Amino acid sequence: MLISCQEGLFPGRDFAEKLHHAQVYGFDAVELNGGALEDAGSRAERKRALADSPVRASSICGGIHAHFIDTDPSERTKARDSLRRQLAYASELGAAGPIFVPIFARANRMPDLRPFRSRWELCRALCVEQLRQIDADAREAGALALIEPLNRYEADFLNRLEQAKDMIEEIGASHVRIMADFFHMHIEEPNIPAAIAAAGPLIAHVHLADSTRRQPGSGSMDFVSGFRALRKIGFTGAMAFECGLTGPREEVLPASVAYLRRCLAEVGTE
Ligand code: LER
Ligand code: MN
Repeated sequence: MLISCQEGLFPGRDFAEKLHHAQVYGFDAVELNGGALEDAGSRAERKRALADSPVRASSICGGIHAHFIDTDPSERTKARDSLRRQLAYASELGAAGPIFVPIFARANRMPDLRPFRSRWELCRALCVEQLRQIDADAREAGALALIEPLNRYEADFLNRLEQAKDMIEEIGASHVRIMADFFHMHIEEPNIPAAIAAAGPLIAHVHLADSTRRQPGSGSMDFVSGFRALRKIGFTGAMAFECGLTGPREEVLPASVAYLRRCLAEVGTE
């Protein structure tokens, strides 16, 4: 399992300096900012710096037009186009894939049509159709489309891993996979290890944060049981920091990586 971190958490005047800090702090990988990748110059800068560094690109986050289940077809098209571009960037930069959220609560305009269909049922039905096409786009690009369940305060559709798993299995997707975020799981999953075990090999990427969404080791999250579950399902992907920090990054980031490596060592290879 690789330990990664969103590029924005590193100090540095340019991407090469950020990668240097990632390496010095003990990270294996970096999660790229999808917004920055829209600029060809920034993309080339990242590609050059990654070629010169042992730190690899794990994933892409941000910059997606997250309106996959919008009622407006032009919004859905924009969403799919943005994801298709990021799938190509992932393939070019050697990252597993881009992370996407079907729809955020604040943007969800799906009506409640009960007793015909609830808002949630309509969201799911449209999401399944979108995922069929997203899966084809991802297969063609040779990257994974990483769908992320969020907590109820951010998304009123798709909060738990099993809901993503059901849709992936329904369409038999080969290139849509689950992005499991410890912070969201801590709010939505009654039992994080059980949720990971049930989603199994469909989990392809992880986000890390402690219980208050600061760096791992700063709160009450039980990473050992979560990592044990990830080991058991054979997870070999990357886990990226997506969190705030309780202190100066040059102090708290290396300390947090060391803490996670101790958690991983405790799990061992059992
Ligand atoms: C938002 O809370 C989040 O976890 C991000 O990874 C969404 O892309
Ligand atoms: Mn996340």
